[in-house]
Amino acid sequence: MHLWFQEEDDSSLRFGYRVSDVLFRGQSEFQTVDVIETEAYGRMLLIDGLVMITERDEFVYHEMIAHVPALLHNKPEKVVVIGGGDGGTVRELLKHPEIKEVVLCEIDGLVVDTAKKYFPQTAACLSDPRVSVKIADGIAYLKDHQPDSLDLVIIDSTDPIGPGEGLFTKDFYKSVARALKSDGLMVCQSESPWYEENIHQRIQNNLSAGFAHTKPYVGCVPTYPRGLWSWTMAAQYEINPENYSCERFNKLPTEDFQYLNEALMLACFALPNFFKRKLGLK
Ligand code: AAT
Repeated sequence: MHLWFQEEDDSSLRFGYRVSDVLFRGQSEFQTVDVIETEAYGRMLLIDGLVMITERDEFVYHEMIAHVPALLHNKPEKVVVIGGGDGGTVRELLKHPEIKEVVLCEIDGLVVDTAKKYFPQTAACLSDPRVSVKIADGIAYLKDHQPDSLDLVIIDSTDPIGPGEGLFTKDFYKSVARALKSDGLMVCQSESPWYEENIHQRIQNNLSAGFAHTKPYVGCVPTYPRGLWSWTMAAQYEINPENYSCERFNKLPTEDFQYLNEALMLACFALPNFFKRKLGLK
């Protein structure tokens, strides 16, 4: 008999992983946090029974959520990451020499402590002198943030259920827009293109309460349910993927990159037809 973990995506769909060990089970005031060892993807961090990261494929999500917006901003110096307590997004951001300061605002200290103990590959960077970690609700943090002061805001959040729900609302996106400088850029994880129709329209629609332009892109994350994942950038100006800086890309430690390359910097914006239709794009 083998032990299996199954992520229940909806009542009709489960994704299963054979488990070789259960390393940690914890409960915070917000959510359950578990660490298991899986045969196929190595160590896995679960929140409320949903996959947050795995040792073997976390690079896709983190490279895509960090480098795409960082390379499309002219000079990202001050960055705030909301959520992302595992540290993977921060690790990627720190590869940009322009970035002088990263604040990670994660609601749950248990996620950060668990990542430091079990996922040094993502969390070790949290002790870098350019990083400060705040254990706080990202909604309150950005609501009270100094206006017109940030270059990039990265919303590395859980799905829109539980404490992550408020990170997908109009009010929250308005606070993000206020905290950003006029040439600032934000990105959020925007779920699988396969999900029910209205989730993407809702994200798009809510983003437009704070921003004049949005730009979705996609990548393959095998351990996020349904595989194809999306992120959406938003700004007050039209985001043109061709404006990314090749020169800055080539100065990055690209030998470490396991997913992103120059061709994908443009190709990730090519969306499948069914997703374009959901978004109301031609
Ligand atoms: N780096 C990939 C991991 C994540 S985890 C998202 C994090 O968002 C969690 O640690 C959670 O505690 C945190 N979070 C949730 N709500 C808030 C909030 N209001 N303020 C600050 N942090 C918050 C992303 C996984 C994506 C999963 C896709 N299925």
